[in-house]
Amino acid sequence: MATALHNLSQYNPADIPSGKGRTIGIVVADWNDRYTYAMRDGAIRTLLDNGVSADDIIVRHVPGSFELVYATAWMIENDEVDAVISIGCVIRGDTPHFDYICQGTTQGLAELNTKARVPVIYGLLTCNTEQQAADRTGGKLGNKGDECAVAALRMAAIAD
Ligand code: RBF
Repeated sequence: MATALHNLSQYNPADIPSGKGRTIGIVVADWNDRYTYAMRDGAIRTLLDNGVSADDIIVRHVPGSFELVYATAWMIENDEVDAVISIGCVIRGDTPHFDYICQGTTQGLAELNTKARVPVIYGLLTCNTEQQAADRTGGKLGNKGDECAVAALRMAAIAD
């Protein structure tokens, strides 16, 4: 599935379980929306391409990546989803905020993933530069949103 550049966005549809009948949640952070919305749109396109109905894709927006954990937990509790994709993009600035947000969000999502009823898909970009974010959201390294959608379908099928 992966290329030499680790561009997992180039996948073989035959390797992916059908999304027919699946309901997939997507939580998107609005910080760095140029990148997070590109990931969201890539995830939606890939889900549709693999049989998920448009009515069965539930998208919720949150202010920033730190809010992904709460909203992901909320969706699992309140929406009838088979998996949730959590999408955010943190770009390093001048203060240590980058480390705290990345660590807190990652730990929160990881904890949720061990306890939650359905799988949580980690779509948090942690970038040193805007270029790194651009490269991974439709640029030369593909679109991590596409990869999150593939991961969601594969994980939703774990219990089959
Ligand atoms: N949220 C992001 O999703 N990406 C960022 O790069 C980002 N940088 C932030 C930098 C600072 C200094 C602060 C205070 C917040 C930042 N946030 C960022 C927002 C954060 O995830 C959260 O939405 C807010 O802190 C409100 O809880």
